[in-house]
Amino acid sequence: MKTIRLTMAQALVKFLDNQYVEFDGKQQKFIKGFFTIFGHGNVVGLGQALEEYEGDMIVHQGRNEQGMAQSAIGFAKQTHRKQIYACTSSVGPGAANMVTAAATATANRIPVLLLPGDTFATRQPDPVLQQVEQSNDLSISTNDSFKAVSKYWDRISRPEQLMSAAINAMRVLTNPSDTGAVTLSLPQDVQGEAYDYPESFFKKRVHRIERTLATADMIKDAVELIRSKKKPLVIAGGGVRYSEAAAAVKEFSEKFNIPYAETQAGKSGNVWDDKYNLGSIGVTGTESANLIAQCCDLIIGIGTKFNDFVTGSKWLFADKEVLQININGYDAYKLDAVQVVADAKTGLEAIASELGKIGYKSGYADEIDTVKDKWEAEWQRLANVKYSEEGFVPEISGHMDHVLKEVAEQTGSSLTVTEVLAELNNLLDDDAIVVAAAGSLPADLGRMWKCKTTNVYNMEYGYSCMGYEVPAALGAKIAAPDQEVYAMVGDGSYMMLHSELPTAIQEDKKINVIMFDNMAFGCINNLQMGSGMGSFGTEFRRRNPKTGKLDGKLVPVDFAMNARSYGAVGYTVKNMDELRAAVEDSKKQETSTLIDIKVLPKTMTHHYETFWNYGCAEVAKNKKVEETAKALKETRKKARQY
Ligand SMILES: Cc1ncc(C[n+]2csc(CCOP(=O)(O)OP(=O)(O)O)c2C)c(N)n1
Repeated sequence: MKTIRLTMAQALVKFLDNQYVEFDGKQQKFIKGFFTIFGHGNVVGLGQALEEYEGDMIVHQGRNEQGMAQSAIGFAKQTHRKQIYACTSSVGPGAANMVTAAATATANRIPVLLLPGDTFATRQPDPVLQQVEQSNDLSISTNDSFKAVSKYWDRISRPEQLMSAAINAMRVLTNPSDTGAVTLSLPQDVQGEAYDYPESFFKKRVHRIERTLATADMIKDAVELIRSKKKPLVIAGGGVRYSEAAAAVKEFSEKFNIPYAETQAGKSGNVWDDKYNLGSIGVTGTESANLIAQCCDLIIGIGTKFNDFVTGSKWLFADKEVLQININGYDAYKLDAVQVVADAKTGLEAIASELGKIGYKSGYADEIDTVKDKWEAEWQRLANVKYSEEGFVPEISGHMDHVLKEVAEQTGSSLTVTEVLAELNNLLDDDAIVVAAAGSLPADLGRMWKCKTTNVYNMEYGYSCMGYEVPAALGAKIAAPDQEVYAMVGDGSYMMLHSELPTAIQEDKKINVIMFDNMAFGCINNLQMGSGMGSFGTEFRRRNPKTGKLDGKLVPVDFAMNARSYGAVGYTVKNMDELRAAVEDSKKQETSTLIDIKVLPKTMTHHYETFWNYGCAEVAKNKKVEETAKALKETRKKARQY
């Protein structure tokens, strides 16, 4: 057996350099590169290996471990999971910073390879700086935290363990039904230990991303169910995009006269004005999709994990039968569905072929056009919501008019979120990619963003992790260098994490941050006030010396100046003319930009024909809260229980 003597870290890099995926006959390299923040625990181990590596995997320098890993997730999401990054951190806090990103990846079924440094396998110098000592179990380190949020976790305590661990890592990362975060924990001493690795370990490996076929019985069950129904509704999830099945969904809809709605992860699989596209479904959905969800007689989920925002906490289509086409058996069993455990595209095509043979057509008459027209009229209304001091009715109630007045006076802007979004939708290039994750924007974009080309909507709404937006925009830009990329972000999310904006500038990757600055954790303020609470701890206000509470003056921030300090171009926008000018100018820039749009709170979109279940106090001094808890309980009774 021929061997090559390398350190464990060198062997890992050499191995990763030789991993490929094949999808629909097309081969491509799987690991695009590394995001790194070096410290002790990785700099002279993996860092040394990367320094002497001479191949084409690129090495980036991150600013925050969570941020850089969110960039990696944004990248893999944009490539539809066909190419990924590895992320390496030092031992302890650097590793802990990546745990949130690991969870984001796993919740969204997006592959990312995490390589946190770990404390000494020998334990000789323990406790090392940045080590948490658990006196009840010395084998535990910070990196055990990744177990809860990784699809595969391993610790390479001896250099030879790398071989089985690395191959298993690839098994999970390239498996469409099981992918997510993979964590290989690398003790800092072992990274530098030499071993005679068999040459065969480094051979080129091609991992096929399989289009798993449905069994004949599964197809038979599905066809029998559909033929017994008059009004099915397809819900296209992220799996539709990752399996490149959106065209098949469109064809299926046209052939059988069946409308489809999109989840946040599935959105932009098809364009917004496709005849059968009803838009987003569920809690962040459109009126058109949610109305059909209530009058349909069968839900056909394709590649969706049916989270509560899709099902309206299982209220939206509570009494409908469900068919689920999903490559992941766990998801396929949800909502007690009839299961087709298969790739979205091949599963759907097999069903279509059998349905075609029996000449199936749905019983929809003009309902689809009617709800779509209704929604378009509502979209136009939203696009024209203007603020005026007299008689302004905020989209979201529960906030006193005087706060809007105060914000308008302080910022000099009375722009509403919905009018700004509609204008942006006109102004941005048709193939511009929007990236978002948390706050009120996912709902606003889900409802209002008209995707004029495909795969231009990079929404992380599985974990809804504040701080995904800006770093993921960098990842999306690396994946799609010829398209403009826009991070759509609230001021709260931006302040939580925008660490990779300087990385974007360093890398000459132009990203655009579009900030909706409402001086609040706005959607949470809506949630609390909507439940009958007051405004408590969600507006960005100074501590008031008179009351001792956070109910003093609003805290304004000059985000344009903040962006300029990194070398980006910053704009402050307070009216529509400034918005148009800023967007047009930003398109001419070669470096990253930030447009700080001062918007009025409470002017986001609201729910349509749906329900969302959240915990609410059954006993409260404020009776409105108790009433909300009661009402929630009542509505919950109408929801599916499992
Ligand atoms: C990391 C993280 N922390 C907390 C939350 C809970 N959360 C969801 S939205 C939100 C407020 C977002 O505020 P902002 O970004 O300003 O957007 P807005 O709601 O005002 O549109 C919070 C605190 C979260 N989703 N992620």
